[in-house]
Amino acid sequence: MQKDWREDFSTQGYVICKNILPPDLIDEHLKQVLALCARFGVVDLESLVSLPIETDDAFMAAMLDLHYRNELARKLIFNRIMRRVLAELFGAEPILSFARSSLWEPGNMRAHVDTAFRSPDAPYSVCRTWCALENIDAESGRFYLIPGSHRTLMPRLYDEVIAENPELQELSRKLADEPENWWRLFSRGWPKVNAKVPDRIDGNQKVSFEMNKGDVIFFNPAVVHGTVDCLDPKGDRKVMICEWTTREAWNASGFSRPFYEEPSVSDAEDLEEADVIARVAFGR
Ligand SMILES: O=C(O)CCC(=O)C(=O)O
Ligand SMILES: [Fe+2]
Repeated sequence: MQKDWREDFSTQGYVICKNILPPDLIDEHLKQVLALCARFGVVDLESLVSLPIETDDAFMAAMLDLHYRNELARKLIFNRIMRRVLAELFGAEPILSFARSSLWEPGNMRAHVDTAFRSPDAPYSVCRTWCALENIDAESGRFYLIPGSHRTLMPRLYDEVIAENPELQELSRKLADEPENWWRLFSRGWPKVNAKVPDRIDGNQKVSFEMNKGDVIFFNPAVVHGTVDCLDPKGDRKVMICEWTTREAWNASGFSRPFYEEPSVSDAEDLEEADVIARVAFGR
C-alpha cells in the first residue's frame, strides 16, 4: 500500500510534486511577467536590485495584481492538481493568499520562517507552493529547507519567545478561546522567533532540490527555509511562489486584505483527478 503523502508533509513539512504545471502555459505566463518587469525598467538582476524603494513597492503591487487578475496567470496558479493536493492537505477548499513570480535571484536569502504559529492543521491552515518555471540549476540559488524543523526547532523558539515576553504569554493563553488573537500574536511574535532562526540551525541539515520546469514544492512556511548561494552572476532563476490557506483560517486570523478565490472543482473532475494526484504525489 502507498504511504499517505500527507504523513510526509506533516513530519517533514514539505512534499514535492513533479511535472504538474504545463510548460506551454508557463511560457505564456513568463512572457507576461517579463513584459511587466520591462515596464518597471527591470530587465536583469542589476536593474532589479537597484530599483528605488518606492518603485520597488509599486513593482511588487503590480506583480501581485498580475497574478490576481490575469486569466492566464490564474490558469497556472489554480492548476487543478495543485488545488486538489491542497484540498487533501487542508481537508477544505484552498484559497489563495497571494502569488508572485520572480525571474532573478539576488542570492543568499537567509534561513527564515514565514510564520511561527500556523500549521496545516485547522484552524491555522497555511501552505506555500514554490513552482519552478524553468529547470533550476545548481548555480542559480536553489531553494532549501530543513526537513522537520517546524516540529523540532520552531516549537522551542516559540516557547522561548513566549517565556521572554509576558504580553505574548497573555495573548497565547487566550488563543484557544479567542482565535482572533492569532493575528496579534503573529505580528508581534513572528519577528522575534524569526530573528533567532539563523543562529539556531545546523547548516548541514539544509536540503536543496533538483527542480525541473513544472515541478512544485508544497511546504509549511513554519519550516526553516531560504536560498543557497547564487553563483551565477546573471542570477537567472524563474519561480512562482504562492501562499494558500482556507476560509476558516482566513476568518480566524483577522486578516482584512482580500483573498483570491476560484470556484471549487466539480465532483466529476475530482474523481477523474484522484488517480492523477496519486501518481504525481507518490511517484517520483
Ligand atoms: O525565492 C525563494 O526561493 C525563497 C522563497 C521563500 O522564502 C518563500 O517562498 O517563502
Ligand atoms: Fe520564505
